[in-house]
Amino acid sequence: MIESDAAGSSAPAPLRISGERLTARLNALAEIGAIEGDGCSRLAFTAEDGRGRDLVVTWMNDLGLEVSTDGIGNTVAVRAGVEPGPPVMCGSHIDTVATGGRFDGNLGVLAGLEVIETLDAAGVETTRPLAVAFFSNEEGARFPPDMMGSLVYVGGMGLEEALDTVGIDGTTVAEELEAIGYRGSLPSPGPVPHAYVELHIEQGPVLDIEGETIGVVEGVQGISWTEVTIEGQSNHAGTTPMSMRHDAGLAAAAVAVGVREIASSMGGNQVGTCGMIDLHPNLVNVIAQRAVMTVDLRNTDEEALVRAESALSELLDRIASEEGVTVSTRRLARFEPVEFDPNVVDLVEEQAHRLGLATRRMPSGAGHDAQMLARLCPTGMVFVPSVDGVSHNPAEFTSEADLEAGANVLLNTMVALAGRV
Ligand code: HGY
Ligand code: MN
Ligand code: MN
Repeated sequence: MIESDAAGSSAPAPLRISGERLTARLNALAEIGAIEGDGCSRLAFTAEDGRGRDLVVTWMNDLGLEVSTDGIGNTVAVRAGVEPGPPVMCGSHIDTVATGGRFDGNLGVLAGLEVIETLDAAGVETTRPLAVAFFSNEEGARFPPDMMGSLVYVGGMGLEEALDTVGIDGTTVAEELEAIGYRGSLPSPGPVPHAYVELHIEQGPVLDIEGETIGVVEGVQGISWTEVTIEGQSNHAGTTPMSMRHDAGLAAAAVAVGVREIASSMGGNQVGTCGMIDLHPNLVNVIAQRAVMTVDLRNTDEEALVRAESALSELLDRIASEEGVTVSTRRLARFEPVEFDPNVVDLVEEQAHRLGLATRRMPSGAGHDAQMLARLCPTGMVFVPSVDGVSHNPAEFTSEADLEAGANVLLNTMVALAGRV
């Protein structure tokens, strides 16, 4: 049972962060791996990720926090409470996709540091310790699955299995993690927090369209990632009769169209994406020998997601027989939908209302480290709007006022969970 400071009339006024300080840190971190259009490229365990980690750890040390790193590079910084014990933890990730924005993940970590700095400046102590974490490889874009670091932290993936993972560029997690110097000594699974709260941009259009400032996140939808390999027969583009072709490129295109049709025909919350298609030999006058592609299926409803997965399997069988190609699949990630702790969800909503902010209860379309921490402890999330719902795109944007509002909800939720002395 999660208890919190009752926000009765005797309760002190809500604490407030410095939006200016938070924005300054976001901008400083965004300079590492900066790409055109105000975006960031810090794929997990690259040199840019390493430099981003170095900067955030410097800030953690400057705040006098006790910083530790585990075997997959998850890094946790703790501010002591008046009493010892499991901390109220916040955090997210600082790795990005290759064409990322400056807020995805980074906001949750840097808002956590802003919470600490605000409490220090106000001389406020908490009964329980507070912790700010960044988890490794949340994106999973280079080394699947996504949320790899937090999955290892909660014991959902073995450390050795994670370290042995081979990325889309043929490297392994172990060698890349070693190269950036973040293979720590803390054991996995990690210590169980008292509670976990993650601030994140919505990455979708709902809050922006509906005009609310705070998303009170009730859970995360299920995720199914599959790698599909299609073997055809490379041949001459000019001489091979259409009836004799076994074209892996055509088959890949048919899979992409079929995935869109699965999502459209199922409706509801079903989504489907073919984000990666590699053809070999990928030449203008050669019928493709091989296609390697990915299929990302998601749904808030597990039973519907299973139906979408079987529809994909039927689609692949049909394409294989029609085009005379062989199709093999490899599972890259599979997470069932997660529901957050109702008490933490209520507390997020209560704190947002204390701050006079309009709220909306909603599921998360994106995966987050919170969906892993929810396996360990009472967990909730706070969303702030993404302008035009754009994310995983350098144009990702959230206004300073909304960033500040979200961080204030995070601050007051954490203090309520940790107990204000
Ligand atoms: O894939 C996701 O939803 C997250 O961005 N890792
Ligand atoms: Mn994220
Ligand atoms: Mn992301």
